[in-house]
Amino acid sequence: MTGLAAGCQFAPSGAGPGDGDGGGGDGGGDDGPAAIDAGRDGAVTPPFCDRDDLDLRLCVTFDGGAVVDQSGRDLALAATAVAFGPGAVGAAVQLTASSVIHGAETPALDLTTALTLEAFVRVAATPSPRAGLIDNNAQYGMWVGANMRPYCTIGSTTVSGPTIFADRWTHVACVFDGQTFRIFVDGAQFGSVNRTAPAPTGGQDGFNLGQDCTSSGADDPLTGGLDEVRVWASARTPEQLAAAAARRL
Ligand SMILES: [Ca+2]
Ligand SMILES: [Ca+2]
Repeated sequence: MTGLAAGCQFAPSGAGPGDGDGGGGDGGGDDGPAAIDAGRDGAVTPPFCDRDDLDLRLCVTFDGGAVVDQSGRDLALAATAVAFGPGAVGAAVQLTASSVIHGAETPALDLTTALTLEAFVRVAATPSPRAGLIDNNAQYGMWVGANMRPYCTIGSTTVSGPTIFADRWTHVACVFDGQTFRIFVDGAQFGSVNRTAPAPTGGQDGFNLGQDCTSSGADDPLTGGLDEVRVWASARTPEQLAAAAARRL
């Protein structure tokens, strides 16, 4: 690939990193369609992108045909060559081999002893050798391999999920609690590995959604759809992950 700038993104003409509109500033108090619902016993379910939850570090629903962080962090995201279509919940982003979604380096995503990554993915073309779903370079990530198995990484620690179907929305979550690193697929735990070392924080290249973020640009693109992406500075519970996976079922 050519035309890449440092920090995992194509360089848009006339706009450097952090110079685009980024879309991050239009929160405006609209948390999207995840309305507050009264659940059983009158409990109030927080909105999907709860701007008041300090552990929610990134939340992208792609609803309204936009790539915008709806968390309280308002992280700027630069999207290149993306389209939108029906998602697992509302709209989703549709990615090709030339698509790039990049966010700048931020300490908000330097998570160490507790983290959760979650998203719906619809793989349209078998990855070769892999597709990046969420990658905070040199720190942690979520991927799908050429064998159509999703997997999660923290540094060199890997935990793998089962083979998933192409062209079907599947919920994947990576969860680390400082002791154990787990992968959940469609709301059920599939694998776990022991890891007690904190996740590394030295990556300086920012992060990508739908590609591998490398120091020399975006790589290992997902061809397909990505939806309802959240990154947390906490280990979400099995019940919370099952609820997130069930939103489209
Ligand atoms: Ca959506
Ligand atoms: Ca970093």
